[in-house]
Amino acid sequence: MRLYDYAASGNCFKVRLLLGMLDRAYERVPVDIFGGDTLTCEFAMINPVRETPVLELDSGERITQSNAILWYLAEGTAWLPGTPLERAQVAQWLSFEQERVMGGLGGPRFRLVTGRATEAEVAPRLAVGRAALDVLDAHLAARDWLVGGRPSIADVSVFAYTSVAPVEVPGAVAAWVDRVRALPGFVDDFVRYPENARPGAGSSIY
Ligand SMILES: N[C@@H](CCC(=O)N[C@@H](CS)C(=O)NCC(=O)O)C(=O)O
Repeated sequence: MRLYDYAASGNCFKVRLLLGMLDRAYERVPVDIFGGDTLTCEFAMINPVRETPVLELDSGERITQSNAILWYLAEGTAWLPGTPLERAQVAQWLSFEQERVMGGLGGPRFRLVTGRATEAEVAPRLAVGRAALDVLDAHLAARDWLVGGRPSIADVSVFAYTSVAPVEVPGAVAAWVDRVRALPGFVDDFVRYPENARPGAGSSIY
């Protein structure tokens, strides 16, 4: 199994995190997205939308979209619940993550830390992120994990960009972030954006 991976991407980090917690061996293929690696014809053959992560199976089949990869890896394990209701609830949080956590926290963070936008410019996106944190806080005030009584891929997915939120996170969310960090197999390898992520310093689809 091979993971086409960008170390500073939260979407890639969530896959590395689950692979670590599942103790699965894989080959990590670094993709320098600001070095133009996703713009090559070769990479378009791997993923026509030119994004990481991409999971390549030993059969040669490929899966794109971080949350689809999490679902595939978790199938048949305790990280994906078995009942129709809980599976639907996991899907619910995976969609919430892409719409509101990645868009409302991950996107503004990327723009701020790479010097692509000012606080004022990211304010509308961050409002979405803050509202998402409030939803998470209310949900986690009454439970330890997002779905059911144990950690699932919903937690892994939502954790990635929440753990590096560019705003203060409310109390129940902060306690849940600590709980995820304490899980066996936790992988602490979500790195900062490199210099070539600054505007004008590299080339990517952005
Ligand atoms: N919805 C996708 C988003 C993937 C995505 O945005 N990947 C970014 C890194 S976080 C990327 O590879 N961009 C390629 C580029 O900028 O050239 C997912 O969840 O996997």
